[in-house]
Amino acid sequence: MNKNRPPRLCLSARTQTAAELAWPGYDPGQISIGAAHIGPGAFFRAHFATYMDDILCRDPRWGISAISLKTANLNEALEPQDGLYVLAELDHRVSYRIIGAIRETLVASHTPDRVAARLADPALRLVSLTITEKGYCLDGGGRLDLTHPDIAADLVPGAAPVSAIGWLIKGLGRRFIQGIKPFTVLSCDNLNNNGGKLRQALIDFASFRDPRLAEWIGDVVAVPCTMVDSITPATDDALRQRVADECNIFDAWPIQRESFRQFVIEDFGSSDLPDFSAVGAQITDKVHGYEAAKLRLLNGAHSTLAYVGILRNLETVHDAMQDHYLSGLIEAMMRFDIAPTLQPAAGLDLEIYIQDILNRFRNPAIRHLLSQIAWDGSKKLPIRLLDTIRDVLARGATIERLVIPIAAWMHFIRKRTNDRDVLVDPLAEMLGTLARRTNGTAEIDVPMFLDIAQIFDPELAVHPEFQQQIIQAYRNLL
Ligand code: CS2
Repeated sequence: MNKNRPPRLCLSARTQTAAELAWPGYDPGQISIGAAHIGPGAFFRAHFATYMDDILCRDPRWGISAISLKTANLNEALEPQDGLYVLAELDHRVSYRIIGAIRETLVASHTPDRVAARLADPALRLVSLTITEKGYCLDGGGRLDLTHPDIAADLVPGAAPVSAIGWLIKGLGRRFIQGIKPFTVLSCDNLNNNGGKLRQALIDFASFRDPRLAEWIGDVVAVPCTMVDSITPATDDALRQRVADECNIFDAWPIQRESFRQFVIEDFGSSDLPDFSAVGAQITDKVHGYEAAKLRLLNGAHSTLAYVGILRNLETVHDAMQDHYLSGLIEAMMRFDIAPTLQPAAGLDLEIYIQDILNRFRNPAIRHLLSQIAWDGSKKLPIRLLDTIRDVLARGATIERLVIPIAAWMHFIRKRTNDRDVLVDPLAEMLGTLARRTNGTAEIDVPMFLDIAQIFDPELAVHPEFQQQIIQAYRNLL
């Protein structure tokens, strides 16, 4: 142990930590597991887990079993820490709190039997997910892609699941057979109609396994839609050092985020859930009004900053907001192009919402890498920008600004490929092959990208105005 390094975070280190570090308002050793989370990445630990941590101060039944599908790094980081980690809220003021909600970390590929037993446990009443857009294995139409390698593998009877869908079906299937009430399934990912798509994917998968299971899922399994929001940059060594210096504790994997968090959950009338409304979440039947506004305004602007900003050699969202062209572009896009396509939920003032998003992007305490936001563009562009473009075309309004991030993404793919940089995208191999056939001429390159049916639906790809505007934007960006 480095002699200068402070003590490792764990339950017995409570008396050694700095006063600035708030410990949970409950005893983590006295709570029971009532929830599981599949895909326990940084966003889950920054957002969902903090709501559950607040709930645990009033209801000890909602400890979380964190289930990683393949990687063991969370397990390795938190096991020696009694599941504890530090959340740093970085804004006008900085605050640190310990999150104790994770009471178990499992790795499905290492201990499948323990995961299966946890998902079948009658005390488990909620399974949430953050598996990113690609984790749902959906096709371009939003339905389960039965040809996806992970789904195809999971459809083989008896195989230990590799996909989140496969694990949910394994847990629900065992409960169905044993007559145990199902758990509620809560998607916490940036998908439009996330609960509806996930529910349909479960029914489609179950239909291959047992039509009675598919019927049961359709009848009794609750899969509400949600909107989730909190800007959460990846953890870096600077954060680890800051936590060590300011909290006098060593946390192998602390989490950082802005102070803002929002959680909107579709009201489906069940009382068998944690009391999310008591800790600041909104329970409403108007979730889609919040979801569309967030995905199209915040995430659409984020992806624009990412692809155009990277082409302008900028590194973070904060840097991009200092670039007058770029900050002006996204403000105009949000106000004049995206906002008119929205039917906001009652009480959601879009002008204020837009200004709040822009101010959050300007937060100097958050170092949010554009390269992180640029991941998985083939899954993000349709949800964040192409749906908006389709609506704007239908209204006969201009898409001149909206096509810029799409053209910039095309250049980004070319740049990453030509620079031999890693491309993080489920279609990375295909995109790399395509990029190597481009030559920088808009008339040659753009049609090749528009031919990718998993991203550009054929009707949009052949739309004359869309084609012409994309080619013009691609040429201008050169
Ligand atoms: C970001 C989101 O990485 C990305 O794609 O746009 O993670 C964004 O930070 C969150 O949706 C904010 O709530």
